[in-house]
Amino acid sequence: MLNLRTCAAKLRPLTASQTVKTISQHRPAAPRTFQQIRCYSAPVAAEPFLSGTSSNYVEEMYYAWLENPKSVHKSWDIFFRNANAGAAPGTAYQSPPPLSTTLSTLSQAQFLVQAQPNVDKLVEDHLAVQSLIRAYQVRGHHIAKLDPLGISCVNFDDAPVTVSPNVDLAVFKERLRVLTVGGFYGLDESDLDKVFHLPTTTFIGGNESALPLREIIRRLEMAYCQHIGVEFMFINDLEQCQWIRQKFETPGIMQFTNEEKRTLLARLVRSTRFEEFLHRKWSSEKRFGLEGCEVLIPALKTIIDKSSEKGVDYVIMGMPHRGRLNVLANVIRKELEQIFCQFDSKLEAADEGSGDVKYHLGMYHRRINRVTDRNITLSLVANPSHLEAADPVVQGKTKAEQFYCGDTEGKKVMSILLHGDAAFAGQGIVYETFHLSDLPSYTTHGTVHVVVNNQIGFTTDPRMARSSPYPTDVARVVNAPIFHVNADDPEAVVYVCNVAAEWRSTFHKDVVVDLVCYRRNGHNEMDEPMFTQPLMYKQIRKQKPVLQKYAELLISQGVVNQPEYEEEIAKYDKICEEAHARSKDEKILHIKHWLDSPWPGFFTLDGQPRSMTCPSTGLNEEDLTHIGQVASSVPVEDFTIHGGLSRILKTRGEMVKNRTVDWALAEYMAFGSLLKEGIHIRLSGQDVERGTFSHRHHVLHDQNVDKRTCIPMNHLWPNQAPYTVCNSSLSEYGVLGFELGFAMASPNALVLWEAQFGDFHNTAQCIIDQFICPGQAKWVRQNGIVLLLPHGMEGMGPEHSSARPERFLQMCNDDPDVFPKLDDFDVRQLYDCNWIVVNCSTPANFFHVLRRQILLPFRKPLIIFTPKSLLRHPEARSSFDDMLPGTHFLRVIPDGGPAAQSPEQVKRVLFCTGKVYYDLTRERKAQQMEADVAITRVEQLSPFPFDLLQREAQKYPAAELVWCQEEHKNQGYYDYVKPRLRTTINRAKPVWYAGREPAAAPATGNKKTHLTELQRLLDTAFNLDAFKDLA
Ligand SMILES: Cc1ncc(C[n+]2csc(CCOP(=O)(O)OP(=O)(O)O)c2C)c(N)n1
Ligand SMILES: [Mg+2]
Repeated sequence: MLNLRTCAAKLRPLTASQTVKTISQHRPAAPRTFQQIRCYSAPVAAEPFLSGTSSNYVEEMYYAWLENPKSVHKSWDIFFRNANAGAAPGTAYQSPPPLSTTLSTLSQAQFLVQAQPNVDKLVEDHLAVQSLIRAYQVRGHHIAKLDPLGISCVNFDDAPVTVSPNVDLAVFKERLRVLTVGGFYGLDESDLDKVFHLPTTTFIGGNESALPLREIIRRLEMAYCQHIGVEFMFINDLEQCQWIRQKFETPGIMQFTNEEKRTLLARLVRSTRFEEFLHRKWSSEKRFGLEGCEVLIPALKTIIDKSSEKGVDYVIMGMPHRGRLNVLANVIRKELEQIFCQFDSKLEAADEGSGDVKYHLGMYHRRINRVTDRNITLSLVANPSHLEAADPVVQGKTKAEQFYCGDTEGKKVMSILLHGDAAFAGQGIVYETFHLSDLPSYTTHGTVHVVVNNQIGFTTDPRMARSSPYPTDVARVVNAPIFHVNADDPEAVVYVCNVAAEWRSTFHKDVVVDLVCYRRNGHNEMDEPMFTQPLMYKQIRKQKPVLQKYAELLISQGVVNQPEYEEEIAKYDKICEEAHARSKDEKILHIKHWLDSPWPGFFTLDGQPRSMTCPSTGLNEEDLTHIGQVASSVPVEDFTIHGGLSRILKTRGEMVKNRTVDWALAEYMAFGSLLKEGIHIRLSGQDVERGTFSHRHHVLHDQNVDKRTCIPMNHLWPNQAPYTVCNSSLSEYGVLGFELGFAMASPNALVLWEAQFGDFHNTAQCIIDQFICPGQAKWVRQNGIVLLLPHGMEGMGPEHSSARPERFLQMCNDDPDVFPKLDDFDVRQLYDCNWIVVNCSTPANFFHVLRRQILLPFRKPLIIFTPKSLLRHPEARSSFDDMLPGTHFLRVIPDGGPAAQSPEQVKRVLFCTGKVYYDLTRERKAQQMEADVAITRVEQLSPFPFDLLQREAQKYPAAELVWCQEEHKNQGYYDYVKPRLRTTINRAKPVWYAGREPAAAPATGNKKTHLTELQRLLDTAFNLDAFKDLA
C-alpha cells in the first residue's frame, strides 16, 4: 500500500555539504576546534581525492590520528602530519611505505588487504565501507521488515533476507543496490571478504575493530533491517546518536532469557484473551478493541517496568479509544468487574452529570510493580473523543505532579502518551505539545510516545491521510528518536520499549515507539472494513494472531510447552469469568471510581465539599500594604531596572500610600495573599510576565546583566508558596490544555491562563468545549482553572476586541426560565454551576474573585473577561477599604448615587457589565440624568445573580429596564441576560436593549465609526423616549 514515494531520493547518499555539516554538528567543539578548522576544513578539504562521503571517513581517520597517530595507517599518518604542517592541497599525500604493522591485528582476510598494492584503492574502499555503514544507519529503516501484513511498509523487497554467515551474495547485492542506489560505492563482490577498519561511529564490531565486508553487511542488516527500523540520524547530538547506535548495533544485544520470554507470553495471553472475553460476552458492543496490536500491553508494561527500575514511581498516561479498556484492565489493573459492569446499561449512575462512555473514563491506581517490587502509581487521564486533545493535559498534570513532589528532573514522575497513526500525523495539537517538551516551565523531562500504527484511520489509508512517509515524522522537530517496530515480533517490541524507557531516563527527552500493526476488525466492532480496504482485509483474515505465532515460537524453542501455554490461557479466562460474575452484583455505577486525580483531604470521604460556606475574601491592611510595597520595589541588591519601570513602580508606591489599587496591584494583592496561605500560583500564557499591556511587570530584568531577573512576588513572605509566572510558546490549544492539566493535580493551587487577547481562545476551543465546560459533568472531576481573557471594544478593529462572552454564556448550565430555589446564592449556586463567568468593573472585585476561587470549598473553572483600557483608567481604582476583612466579591454592584437615594423617581435602570459602565456614568453626568437613570453592574454573569437583580428591579418600581452593552446585539451578553432578567421580574416588564446592532464581525475597523456607534448606543441608553413606540 504505502510504498515510499521517493525511495530513490531517500536512499541517495548525502551530498558533500550535508555530510560535512552533519559531522561538524556532531563533533564536540573542544578540544579539537582549532586543528579541525585549520587542518581539516582548509587544506585537507581541497584534496583531490576528497568527496562528500569520503570526507566523512577522512574525518574519522583524522580524529583517530589525533588521539593516537599509530592507530591509523602509515599513509594517513604522513598525510595528516604534512597537512598539519601546512602542506598545500594535493601535496600532503605521499606514497606510504609497504603495509605491514598497522593491520597486523586483523585475522582471517588480512592477506587480502596486504596484497592490495594500490593505496588509493584502499582508501577508496574504506571510504566506501564507511559510507555503506552510514547508509544503513540513516536509511536502513526503509528496508526493515516493519509491516506484519507485508503490504504497506516502506519495503522494496518482499522476500525476507536470510542473514547468515554464508550470506547469499546475489541477495546482498540486490539489497545493497537498493540501499545505495548508485551501486555499492565502488565495492564489488571481490571485496566481500576483505577486512575493513570500522569507524568509531559504529558498534557492529563488538570487541573487534575490523571486520570483513561480508560480516559488516550481515551485522548492519541484523541491526537495521529486521523488525526494527531506527530513525535517529537527524539528531544533532553525537552522544545521543552513539547511544542509540550502541543499543542497536552491538552484536547479540537483543537477547531474552527464558523467564523474560515467558513473562512476555503471559502478558500477550492477558491482552489477547481480554478482548476475546469482551467479544464473547458483548459481541454487539463497541469497545474499540486492540486486536492486531495486542502487543501494546506488554509494550506499555515494559516501559513502566523499566522506568520503575530507573526510579520512576508515578506514571501519567493519556490515550485514545483503541485498546483503552485493555490498558485499564491489564496495565493499570482496574478491577475487571468495574470494567465489565460498564457494559450494563441498566446500572443506575450514582453521580450527577452526564457521565461518559466507558472508553473515555480516567483512572488512578497505586500498586506494587511486580517486576521491580517498588510502589508505582498509574493514572490514565480521562479524555474526550477529540483525538490527541488530552496530550497537553497529560503533560500539564505530569508537570504539576513533578512540581509538587520536588522532582525537578523528571526522575520520579513521567508521562506516556499513546496515539493512533492517523491522529498523530493529522492533529496540530501533537506539534504544539512537542514544542512544549523542552521549555523550562513546561518540560516534563521526556515523554514516551507509543503509536498504535494500524495503518488505517477509520476508513482512510495512510496515503490519503498524510504527506509524510511515517505517521511519526512530527516528532523529528524536537529531535526525538523514532523506533519503528513490527508489532508481530513481540521481542523486538519489548526491546525497543526498554530502549525507549532507558533513553528517557538517560537524556530526559521525548522518544517515539511506532508499533506497526494492523486492525483486525473494523474501526469499531460493528464496522465493516471490507467496504473500503478489501485487499488489506483479505490479508488480515489470513494473518495468524500474534499470540499464536509467539506461542508456537516459544514451544518450538522449548521455552514453554503446549499444556503450560493452555494453562496460562485457562487461568486468565477464569479470572475474567469470576470478575464477570461479581460484576453482576454491582447495582450502581460510580463514575467517581474512575477519577484520574483524586484530591485526598480536600473533600470528605464520600467526595463532598467540607462545607458550603465561603469566608470573607478581604485582607488586613498590614498585608495589603506589605504586598503593595514589595510590588513597588526591587527586593534584591545591585539590580538595575529600566527607567520606565522605575516610574511605574514609583506610581504604584504612591497608590499604596494613598490606600488605592489599580488592576495590576489588585492582582498582585490577590496572588501575594494566597501565596502567604501556602497556595501555589501559576500564571502562564503569551507574554504574561510583563503583561501584553505592559501593566503587570512580574519579572524584572536587570538592564546590565543578561538573563538576570527578579520576581518580587517570590520575595513576599518567609515561608510562602512559590509563584510561577511563565511566558508560554505561541500556542493556545496546547498551553491552555497544559494549564488545565496542571490545575488537575492539586486543589491548593491557583492556575491561570491568560490569552494575549481574549479572541485567541478560539484556537483552544476544544479544551474549553470538551474539558473545561463539561469536565465535571462527564468525569466527576473538578477543576479550578482561571481564564483571563482581555476583552473590550477600544476602536482597535475586529480582532482583539472580543473574548466572545456569548460563547461562554451559551454553555452555562443555569436555566434561563427558572428562578432557582436556593437559600444561599453566594455559594450553593456556584456549586451547582459548570463554570463561573465574570466581568469585573473594579480592581477590588477582581481581587476578591481571584481569592474566592481558592477560598471556596470546591473548585469550578473561572472565566474572567479582563479589561484593557481600564488598566490605566483613573476611575478604575479601588480603595483598600473595599478589600479589608469582611468585604467580599460583589456579584452585582448597585447604583450608589442620587438614583438609589430616591428609587421611586427613577425612570430607567440600565443593567450593564464591564467597562461600558464608565462610558455610561460619564454620559449620565454629562446629560445630568443621575436622578433619572440608575446604573446596575452585573459583575458575575454566570451563575446569574437572580436574587440580587430581583432586589434591584424591585427597588425601582417605576423604571424601565434596559440591558446596555457595547458589543453587537448578537454578541456579548444580551441573549444570555435577557431571558434571565425577565425570569427575575416574573416577566412583568419588557427588557429593552441599548447597544450595537447585530453584526458578523466583533467590531469595526474604523475608529471614527467606532466612536459614532458608541455615541449612538449612549444616546439610546439615555433617551427616555427610545422605547416608547415599541412598548
Ligand atoms: C479530532 C478528531 N477528529 C475526528 C475524530 C473521529 N475519529 C474517531 S477515530 C478516527 C480515526 C482514528 O484513526 P487513528 O488515529 O489511526 O486511530 P485508530 O482508530 O486507527 O486506532 C476518527 C477520524 C475524532 N475522534 N477526533
Ligand atoms: Mg489507525
